[in-house]
Amino acid sequence: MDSEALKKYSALHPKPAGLTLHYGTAGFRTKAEQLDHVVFRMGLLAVLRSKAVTATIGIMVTASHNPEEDNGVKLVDPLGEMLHPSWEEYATQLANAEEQELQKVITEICQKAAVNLHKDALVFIGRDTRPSSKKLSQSVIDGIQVLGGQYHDYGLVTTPQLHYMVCCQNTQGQYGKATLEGYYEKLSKAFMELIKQSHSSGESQRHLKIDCANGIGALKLSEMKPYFPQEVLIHIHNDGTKEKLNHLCGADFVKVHQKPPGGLDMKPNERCCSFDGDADRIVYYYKDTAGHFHLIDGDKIATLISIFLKELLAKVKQNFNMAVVQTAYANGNSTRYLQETLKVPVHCVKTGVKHLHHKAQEFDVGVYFEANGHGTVLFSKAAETKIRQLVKEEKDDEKREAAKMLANMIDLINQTVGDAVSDMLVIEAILALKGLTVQQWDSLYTDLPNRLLKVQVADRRVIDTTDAERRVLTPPGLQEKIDVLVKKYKLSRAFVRPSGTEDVVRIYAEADTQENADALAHEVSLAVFHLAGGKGAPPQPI
Ligand code: NG1
Ligand code: ZN
Repeated sequence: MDSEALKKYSALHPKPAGLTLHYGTAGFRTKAEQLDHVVFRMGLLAVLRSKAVTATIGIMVTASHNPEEDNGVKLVDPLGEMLHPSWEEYATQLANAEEQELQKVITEICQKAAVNLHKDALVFIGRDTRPSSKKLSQSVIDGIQVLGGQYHDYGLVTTPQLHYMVCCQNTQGQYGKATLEGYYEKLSKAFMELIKQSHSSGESQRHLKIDCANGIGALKLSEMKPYFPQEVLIHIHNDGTKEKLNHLCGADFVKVHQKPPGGLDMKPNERCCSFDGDADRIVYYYKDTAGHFHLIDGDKIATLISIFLKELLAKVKQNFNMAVVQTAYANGNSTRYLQETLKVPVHCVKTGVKHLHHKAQEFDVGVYFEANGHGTVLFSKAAETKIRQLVKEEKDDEKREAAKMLANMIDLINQTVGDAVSDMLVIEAILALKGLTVQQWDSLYTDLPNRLLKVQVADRRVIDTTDAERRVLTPPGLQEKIDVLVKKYKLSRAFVRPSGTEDVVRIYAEADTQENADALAHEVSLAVFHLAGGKGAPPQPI
């Protein structure tokens, strides 16, 4: 390690005094002006990680659905997964080290993680469209170069595109080509193969309006358009040319406020969807003829995909095990529908994509989605190999055709991480193949009315949870209070947990009516406020 270079460059990326940040569920995320030293140091860490695992590592500069003024950074592990949890701690240590301690902390990480500094390192870099992202990604490069790492800067890409590139690179092209063209070609080819077999739909069925949150999704979808024939009719809205990123639009806005985004004029029964700021989340929605807004969230996306895959799996007759992975935020009626009507096992894990991804890896076919629209499907290697073999060798026409569809689904789905572009194409293909309208899809089950609230407390870490975050252990008395409140309402459920991305405690409640869900959420938020050290004025009724 060149100590002089490290000193010189870290002085160019000074840490503001007294600032402490944590590598959370979405990496580091805060105001962009506080992040320069963090991204420089994550450049250093990416090199160490690359040397430790002898593989290419990714680093993405984005703050997803946060306001434009924020930014963030996260590392991508060799197969496109989120950074390994043991390294999250190193990331936090490195980001918070004082400048004079930096070399010592690096040496400690090298010892603990058995990093051989003489090995080569390669880091792939990507960034979103925020005004601050370009400069921050330059600082990442400084960090990489100080430790003698090589890099490839992909510039503007969606988060899932970067995950894809890293996976392609580390699997020697088995997953695809590590280029944007490679990504567009792979997805568009699989999509076209799939919809070839659809007989349905007049022209109106083929239109889709997409709110791109004024972010990177708009740029990348425009780049992808030429890969599709003209009959694929996607209309890009909120493309970032007029309004601010994520402002009154995007998947998070639509999900949280349960209303349409600005900048998109919806006609009755028109199918619309929203991406988030880095295009790893997607939700669908429409307005009925009476003008009512209907949200189709991650749970209903998981349900549609599960129905489709279950039918195909029944046709190929291979006894593959399939499961759906959700979090506590999944609507109660989605869980009921999956378990009771579709008869698919459902597992509940802690919030955060890494937990869902990890659980989904246990099955031949693991469908995972957060209610907010982040999700994908994982196929085991054994299942994939068998499916591809059936495509080549199976004599029975029905079985072979089903295997072909599954093989195309495998190619269309970005298995590295939730991907709005890939998920959108999966959904559009399924709707076309099954001849379903957006209303028919929506009517699979009716969401239980629900409400998501947040409360500020002095220290959100006083809330400790168990049972996949569905029950609280501390502070004492809070769970008992929630139990009493929940009993007041029908079909009700409520839980609270500290956010991993914001300095708040989140409250979720559902019940038989919207009024009851709102009342329950409010009462639980008051209990949190009083028992967990609420800040400022007590929460007001909704
Ligand atoms: P937190 O802030 O920990 O609730 C939010 C989302 C997660 C996940 C992360 C990462 C909700 C309720 N929470 O986490 O599901 O997507 O952001 O972006 O939607
Ligand atoms: Zn995102």
